Amino acid sequence: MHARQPMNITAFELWSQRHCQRVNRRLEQAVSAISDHTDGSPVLAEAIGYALLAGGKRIRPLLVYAAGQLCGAAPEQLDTAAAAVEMVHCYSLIHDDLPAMDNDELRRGKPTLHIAFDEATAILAGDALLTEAFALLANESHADVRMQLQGIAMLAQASGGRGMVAGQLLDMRMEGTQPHTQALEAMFALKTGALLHASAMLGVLAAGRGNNDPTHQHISQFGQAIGLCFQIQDDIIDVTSSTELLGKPQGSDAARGKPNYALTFGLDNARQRADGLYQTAMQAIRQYDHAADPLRQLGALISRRDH
Ligand code: GRG
Repeated sequence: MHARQPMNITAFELWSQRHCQRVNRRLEQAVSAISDHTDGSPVLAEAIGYALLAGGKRIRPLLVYAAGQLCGAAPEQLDTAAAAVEMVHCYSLIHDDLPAMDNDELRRGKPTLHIAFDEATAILAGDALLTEAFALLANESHADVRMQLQGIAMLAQASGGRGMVAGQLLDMRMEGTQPHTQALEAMFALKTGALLHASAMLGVLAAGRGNNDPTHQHISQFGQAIGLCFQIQDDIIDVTSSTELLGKPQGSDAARGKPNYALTFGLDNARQRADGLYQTAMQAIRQYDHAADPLRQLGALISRRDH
């Protein structure tokens, strides 16, 4: 590892801005490619652009860049994976907001996609984002093919019936119940944690670090802990933040009887658990020098965010 200057908050903010710009450029290219193929019917690309290009903290792409950087990858090697995870995430938000799911009207500070367009367009825009994400990964020409296939399989597992989709179903089934800690955390790990973990691991794989590499294991441990921490913090801010800051309705978990860590076990316990998971994540990458600072700062941001 090279000795470098420690990264302070301002350096991290600059790092985040630079990398958000990178992924935004890649996402714009992806929307243009869809637009080029749907000349006669621009509504699909318009709907995708509406949901994908305005707003969002880009935490999952930043995890790709931060983990990849720690493993020695250049940003150019990470842009496609960064865009792909944001597209999967954006699809999940669009479908999560649909009347058949959470029936939400506000997302990222704007009307949700089915409100701004219509329900069928929102379903199709989500479908297109999910499938295009995998096309991007498969068409990446500079990657090591073995790592590329592992990455595609891992993202598919994290997003589908063994990951996020399974978690979403469990979440809906838990509405109005008082789940045990283990059941609630298992659902969180699938619904939210799996995609955050996969984001970090795509960075690792893009850098060519397979299962046998110790850094692969350490970042995997980091990703698991910070993924769970993210959802517990999300539950805390659903109780404590404001609709204005969140860009979506505050207090919606209580209003709908949705499973929420802070509501089920109390705010103090939720804060304690989120902090414990943050510490676990930091422990997993303790041996790395300043090359791991973006990952550390992202971990801190995830565990302390207010929106
Ligand atoms: C397959 C029909 C169908 C629906 C899928 C899988 C799914 C619906 C939804 C996924 C579950 C989900 C939306 C989990 C919530 C995760 C979460 C807390 C999202 C908010 O993430 P942020 O804060 O959002 O990173 P921004 O807007 O900043 O990107």
